[in-house]
Order: sequence, then structure tokens, then C-alpha cells
Amino acid sequence: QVPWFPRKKSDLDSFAEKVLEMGEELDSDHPGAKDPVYRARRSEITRLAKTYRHGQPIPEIKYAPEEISTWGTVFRNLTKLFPTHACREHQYVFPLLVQNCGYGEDNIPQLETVSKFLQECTGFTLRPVMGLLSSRDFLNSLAFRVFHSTQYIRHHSKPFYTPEPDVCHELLGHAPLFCDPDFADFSQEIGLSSLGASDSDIEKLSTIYWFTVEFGLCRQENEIRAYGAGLLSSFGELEYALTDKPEKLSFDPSKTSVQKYIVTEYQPIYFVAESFKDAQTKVREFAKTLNRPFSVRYNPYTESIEVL
Ligand code: H2B
Ligand code: FE
Repeated sequence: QVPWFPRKKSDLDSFAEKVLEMGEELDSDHPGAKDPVYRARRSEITRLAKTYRHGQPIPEIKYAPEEISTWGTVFRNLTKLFPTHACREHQYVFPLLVQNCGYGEDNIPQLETVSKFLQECTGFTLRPVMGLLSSRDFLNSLAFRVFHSTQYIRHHSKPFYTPEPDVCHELLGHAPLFCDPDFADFSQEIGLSSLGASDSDIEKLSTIYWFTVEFGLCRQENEIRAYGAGLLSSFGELEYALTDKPEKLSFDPSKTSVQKYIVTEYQPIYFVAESFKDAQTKVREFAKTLNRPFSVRYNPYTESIEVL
């Protein structure tokens, strides 16, 4: 019994209402839980994501001064570390996002602007989402070169902490890398492997996603640099990850996919990739060992999946 999976890009519309947590409600320990103004703002923004459909322009959000100032604090601190800590691909594209997409400490870029820019670079697009999707839905969308992005911002009382993805994490951590062709291919490869995969294989692919797209390190000119969005959007962990405190192992899908991890603290272990191309090849080989009685290919002309 093969689990259902999306066959065409518009099938991703069916994920819009299936959000795991914090889509509409905030946990009691969320920094914004007791702030009615913040909660109202969150529901305003998530409502727009809930009704978004494939092909529509992503609604523009008019961010309030307080929201822009939170973004500014995050932006100023991270951009100090990027030159010494971010991978070369991130450093190459960041100034282009400043020039073309309104990245800056005084402006939160619009998802629509960034999505159009990504599309011109690699064909990746952003799609607004209310909150966390299931691993399966989230990974499946990568097969279509679609990245689900939140549009709200973390609570202003804790600019360096968020228990969930927010617009700082998506736009400063994830979006720049999707401009890189090899990284785009790598991400899509994980997505393709996840289509119709068993629950235990989804678990393995999620773990690979965690140690690469979220917390990946890579070797560049004999130095180790960060490319994972969880690192590139966290001032504290970005600095920590490149010290010799954590353990650093070579990225190897058969080992990486079964590594246990914690989500609430800095990672004790990171995996280092040789390059995005190499990582993609390794994931493709690994995918062949998963138990799925067919293979798939994405047809970019019809924006649909061909089952082989
Ligand atoms: N949903 C959303 N909206 N953003 C994410 O970054 C995300 C997700 N990550 N669902 C997924 C789960 C990740 O933790 C993996 C694939 O399990
Ligand atoms: Fe993320």
C-alpha cells in the first residue's frame, strides 16, 4: 500500500489546512502566548496562508514598525557573522537579495518578491503556510521545487528565539540557498525520494533534511562553513557550530538518516558535506536502498510527477 502523494503542483493546495501545531493556536510557553495583539496579528497572517491557492500571487503583508524592528535586530546580528561563518553560496547571493528583493535592516522582504527572484534563479518558489506541516507534506512539496514559508515574525520580546519557523528563519536562512542550482537540486532530490515513501523512510529523510537543509555544514577551501538554515538564522548557534565544541562527522546518508537529534538545544553533532552536488548524489544512491516499488521523475513542463 503506497501512501498518497501529490502528482501535480496544484495538489499541494490540499496541504494548506493540514497544519500540525501553532497554525492558529499558540502553546502556553510561546513568547507571544499572553500577548493578545500578537495573537491577533498571527491569525490575520495565517488566515491568508490558509486560503492561498497555487498560481495566486502571495499576499503582501504590511509589517508594523515593531515587527520591522525585530527583523532589524536579527538582521544586524546575523549579517555580522555571515562573512566568516556562511558558506560561499550564501555569501554570493545575499547582496543580490539586498539589491533585488528589498533585504535590509529596515525592511522585511515580501515573500512574493523573493519567490519571483528564486524562480528566476533555480525555479524554486515559495508558498505561504500557516505553520508546521507534517514531514511528509513538507518534504513532498520539495519534489516540486516548492518551499513552504511562514510569513509572520517571532515575538518582539525574544528577538533571538523562536520555537517555530518565522519569516526571519525562512528569508535569512532558507531563501538564499534556494538561489543556488546545486542546492536546489539537492533539496528536490530529498523531495522526490519522499513521494510515496513509507513512514519509516519519511523519518529517515526528515533526519537527513534536519542535518543538511536545517543544520548542515560544508567544507570549503579547507574551512568548515554553515549552509543549514537553522544555523544561518540563529546568531548563537551559528557561532557555536563552527567552534570545536560540537562533534563534526562526514555527511553519509546511511549514518546521518539514523542519527538521533534534539530540537530544543544546540546540536551536539553536525554533518559536513563535501559539496551540494556530492550530497545530492549520495542522497540519490541512498534513496535506491529505501523500499519503494517505483521511481519518480519531475516533469518541469507539466509541473507534474511521472511514476516510472
Ligand atoms: N513545516 C514548515 N512549515 N516548515 C518547516 O521548516 C518544516 C515543516 N520542517 N514541517 C519539517 C516539518 C521538518 O522538520 C522535517 C521535514 O521533519
Ligand atoms: Fe527551516
